[in-house]
Amino acid sequence: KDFECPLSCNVGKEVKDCEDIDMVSRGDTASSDNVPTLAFPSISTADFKFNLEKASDIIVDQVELFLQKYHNVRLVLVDLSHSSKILSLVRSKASQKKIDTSKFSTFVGDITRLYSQGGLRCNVIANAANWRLKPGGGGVNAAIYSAAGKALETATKIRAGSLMPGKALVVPLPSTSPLYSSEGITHVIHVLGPNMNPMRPNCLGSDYTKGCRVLREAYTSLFEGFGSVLG
Ligand code: AR6
Repeated sequence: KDFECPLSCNVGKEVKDCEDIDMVSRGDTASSDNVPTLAFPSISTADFKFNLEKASDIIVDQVELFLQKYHNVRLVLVDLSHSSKILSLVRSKASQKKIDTSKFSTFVGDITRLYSQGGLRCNVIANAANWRLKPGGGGVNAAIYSAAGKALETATKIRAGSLMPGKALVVPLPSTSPLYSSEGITHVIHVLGPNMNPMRPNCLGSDYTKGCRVLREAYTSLFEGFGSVLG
């Protein structure tokens, strides 16, 4: 699919009812509008083994703060499976806080195929990166680098060689990237979350005081990065 304006952030299919992820993932609740949209995975909760209850509290708090500052935007938390625990925790906590579902919702699908497979148009996606900002390693990082092609690696390398936990790096996606031309993604924001997995670098052990602080920082950096793209 072609995108005439590379900087447009048309959302072709709106997620209206986040209570029903089956409906959302089929795109049945779609409609058209021009709201800048960030799709993001749950940072640190798979390979980095961060506690899901704690992560879901942080996601909902950070989303709420962001939406108090920015109005004409939309955030979408994405995961691969309908049985995703993090999606269901976040949905129920967001609903308890009465967060507007037209501004924040969950979506089941591959973050690299949100438009082509799910009918959800997003102009910015987040990546749960590794500290070296390298392709591979499994999870969403491997999927995004593989779908974006060499262009993302090159564009990332120009900007930074590594990332500290809690930080984010905004990378404009070259128009040569398939993610740009097929999915309409103009920016990838790499985020490094806290690692609680002893098999991975910089493990925090069971220090959730630090872990929660770093995860909050990671979402703050991610959402600020999205804010900077909005101008
Ligand atoms: N689309 C949407 N969500 C996905 C996809 C996808 N294609 N793939 C995974 N997820 P993870 P982390 C979800 O492990 O815990 C990497 O190897 C997944 O179900 O990718 O922050 C990096 O190189 C989960 O909800 O990230 C780092 O070394 C979420 O994305 C390390 O793992 C994050 O899972 C980062 O670990």
